[in-house]
Amino acid sequence: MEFNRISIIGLGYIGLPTAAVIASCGKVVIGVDNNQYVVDTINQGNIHIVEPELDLMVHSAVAEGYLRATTEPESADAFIIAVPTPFKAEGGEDHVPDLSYIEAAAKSIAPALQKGNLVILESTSPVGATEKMAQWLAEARPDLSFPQSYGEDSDIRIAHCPERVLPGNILQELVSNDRVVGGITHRCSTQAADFYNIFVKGECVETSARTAEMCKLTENSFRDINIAFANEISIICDELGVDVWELIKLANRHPRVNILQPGPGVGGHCIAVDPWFIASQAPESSRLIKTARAVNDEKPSWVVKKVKKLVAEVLTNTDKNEDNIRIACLGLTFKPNIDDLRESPAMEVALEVSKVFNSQVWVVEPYLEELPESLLNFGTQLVGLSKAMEADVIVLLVDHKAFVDYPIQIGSNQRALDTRGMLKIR
Ligand code: SAJ
Repeated sequence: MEFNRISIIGLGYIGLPTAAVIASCGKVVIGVDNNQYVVDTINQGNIHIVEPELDLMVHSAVAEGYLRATTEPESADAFIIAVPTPFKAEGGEDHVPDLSYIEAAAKSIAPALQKGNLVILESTSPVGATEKMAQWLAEARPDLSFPQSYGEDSDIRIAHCPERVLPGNILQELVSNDRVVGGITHRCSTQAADFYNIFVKGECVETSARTAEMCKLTENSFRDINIAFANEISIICDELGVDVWELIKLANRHPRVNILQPGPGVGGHCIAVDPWFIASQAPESSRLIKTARAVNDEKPSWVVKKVKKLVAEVLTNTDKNEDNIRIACLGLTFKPNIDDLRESPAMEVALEVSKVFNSQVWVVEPYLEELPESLLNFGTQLVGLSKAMEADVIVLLVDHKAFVDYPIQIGSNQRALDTRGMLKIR
């Protein structure tokens, strides 16, 4: 099967880089997104997200005619669905995955499907979602045969291949990471692996759709549990007067120990979300997974409590009063060197601190031109790094390179809360 015309549904953090990489291999890529602004931006050769080198790649793919965006799906050899899978917001359901974007994407491509097409779901999904997607497609196109009913002889092939790329390093990881390719049938897997071999230099390992779905959820839950361990140890160390950064460095000298880094909590739209997809399907058996979520979710409140304590210390030990004390939060994004605020614990801390101290709070965020409205409403100000150094309490929340490289000096009347071990790096 030749894959010369590829359609990518959803041009976000995964879909757009994937579209650009495939276009750079000389394939015609039609990107589909229901947001007209996103479509227009891409067709002008620009991008709407921050990801290193993506702007150049999209610019040349569009200029050379290999990449084009549209709001309406068109015919193609392969369709890649990379739309969000958030939680259901309504109906009082807690942490239940919402497959409505996948359903809408499936229904939107159905009219364009032709015999011989490959449809791949890349969105992170609960176990069984690919089978559901296959069912939605079959219902929309009774004139075509699908693998869940016709097995290896079906007109359409369907697979799940979860994305595994790290924001900030997406273009490299899209090419170099191994891919888990889970077909509804063996032939679906083989064809999907052939497709990924167009641009993937890592190995494309074939399995079933259900195993591929669970594999992705397991990877992110594994990381969440390990970060929760680091976060728990950091709180214990604080209580016992032990330097957690030194402790972890020492413990990691053991050949079979590799503790991750504590922080203000876990953010992003993956690690803080995906473990719940397992927990919602196996609630009784997911005790460790749910506890890790709780530990990581509670970390921002712990940070806020520490900030309040430091403020009290400054008020007791200096001539500062409640009206002129200044608190600086360094960083808002969910991790360093990106512009993404999704589920950001740094943002949560800054909001809580702003709720209490209002216009006395300064924020430094090199990846934003202005603060989110939720912070502006409290009178919180966006300031530069050197100004922030004048604050009485400095809260280091994100280890952006610009912060790590800055010679941060904490004066005797100042207090610092270093949630990322930045002051220890140098
Ligand atoms: N974090 C820590 N300590 C650490 C590592 C991370 O506190 O030692 C925090 C980060 O600051 C951030 C959060 O965890 O708030 C998540 O960051 P991350 O870098 O661990 O992961 P993501 O969300 O950017 O990307 C993850 C990756 N998954 C794994 O590493 C298992 C990536 O490969 C996935 O493709 C991505 O989720 C996804 O899309 O699912």
